[in-house]
Amino acid sequence: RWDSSSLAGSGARLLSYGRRPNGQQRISSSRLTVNAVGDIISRFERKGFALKGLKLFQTPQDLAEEHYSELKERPFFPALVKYIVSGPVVWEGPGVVASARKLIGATNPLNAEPGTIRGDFAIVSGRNVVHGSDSPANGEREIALWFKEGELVDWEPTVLPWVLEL
Ligand code: IDP
Repeated sequence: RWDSSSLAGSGARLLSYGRRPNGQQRISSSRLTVNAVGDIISRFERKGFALKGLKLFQTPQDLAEEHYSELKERPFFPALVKYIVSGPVVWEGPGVVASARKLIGATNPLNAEPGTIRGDFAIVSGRNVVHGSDSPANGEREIALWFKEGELVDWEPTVLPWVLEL
């Protein structure tokens, strides 16, 4: 059983979200691992994406199983379900799905470049710190699993005109 300090130091897992009407996309991040939650969130903030949702809670097993339902036949599935222990974060911005994949790095940290999250904070696939959805559609599915109606914050960063060519 995790105590509160190990959970706080325990990491961030990214989900991705779909294309929005204005051409923006959203992603969400959950599974907080290593003592780098702030650092991981900071990487998305400094890139220019907007933080739209953030929760910290103990992930119920059925939610973790549903999130990774496509992988349920894989041998590492039970371990993966146990590994998702904490809450999701949602980011919004143009191309955020593909961009997040680059910020996160390859699934196997051995192949993840230094400078990426997995390249900097992970060693093995089974402890690769973050998740990022692989398509806008899958992101939409995942965010709907993790967030209820009204739980995402409707706001625009004041720096937006300096980040996007509006
Ligand atoms: P992704 O997270 O890079 O999109 P997926 O293929 O969707 O990679 O796999 C989901 C998660 O399952 C990975 O992030 C990793 O935590 C875990 N995983 C994938 N392959 C392995 C493996 O061979 N051993 C242990 N865990 C794995």
